Amino acid sequence: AVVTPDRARAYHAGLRAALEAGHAVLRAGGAALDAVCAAVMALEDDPQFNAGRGAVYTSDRTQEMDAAVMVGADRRCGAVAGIFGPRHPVLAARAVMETTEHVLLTGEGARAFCRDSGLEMADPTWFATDARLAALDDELARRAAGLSGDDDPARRHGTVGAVALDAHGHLAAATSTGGMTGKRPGRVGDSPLIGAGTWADDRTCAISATGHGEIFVRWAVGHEIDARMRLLGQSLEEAAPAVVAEIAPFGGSGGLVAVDATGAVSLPYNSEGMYRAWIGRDGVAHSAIWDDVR
Ligand code: SD4
Repeated sequence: AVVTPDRARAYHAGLRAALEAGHAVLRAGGAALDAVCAAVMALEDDPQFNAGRGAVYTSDRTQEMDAAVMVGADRRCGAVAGIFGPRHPVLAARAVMETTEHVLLTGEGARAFCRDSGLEMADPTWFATDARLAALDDELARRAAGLSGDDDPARRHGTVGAVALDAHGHLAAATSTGGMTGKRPGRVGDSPLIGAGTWADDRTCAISATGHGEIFVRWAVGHEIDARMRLLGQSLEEAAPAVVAEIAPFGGSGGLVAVDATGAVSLPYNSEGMYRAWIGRDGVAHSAIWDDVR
């Protein structure tokens, strides 16, 4: 993939802004849940990423967004799938967790829930970007020509997610996405599925995944990593990169961000790159797109 220096700078700036938004919450003694929501909200507003503003298009030229949140203390979680309207889909997921007895709302019902919940709605033009429409046209043309999908992560992926450990020892994860370019309307990926693309348990880790969602669902990647830690006694750094490597041969291109109960960070990916930013136990802020750690 070709990313010009200007684009790279813009990606790093977007990543750092989200990292700072989340870290500010943690520095003030706030909850991991608030931190991951703050980080994801910043990324949802940034059209460079595939969530909220800048979400990718379905094969019908519509945008359908999925999001989830989970807190590690008691595995409370909430998610939405196939929504369009809220400026911040992650807050819709959080509202499902905090105001309903359900875990996942989809489609029309989820959209009605968003309208009724007093979430901030954005004009349809807010979400639309020429770059994502161009990527859809490209994808449809590739398919018409019998070519396989575009695996350039800058164009095809860009799901956003955040994980955090707070000063109270609690973990949280949040994920938000437009899904995959050219997806069939109604298709739901791994992001809003608890245990696949989103996971948190204070005893083990918090995880948010990006990539080819179907494989992340089939391998229940979030829960798989949790189980290896909790039941096999593996460390996050043993479990997370191993699972990400294991799914690669099955077309599971992608990666994840993860943090464990000690604050250790793991950011494995099997794709060409993965946009990521982190503050580990050393307290130093980093961001990276490919292997260009800054
Ligand atoms: C999905 N995992 O819906 C998401 C897609 C993705 O960047 O990561 N896009 O399958």
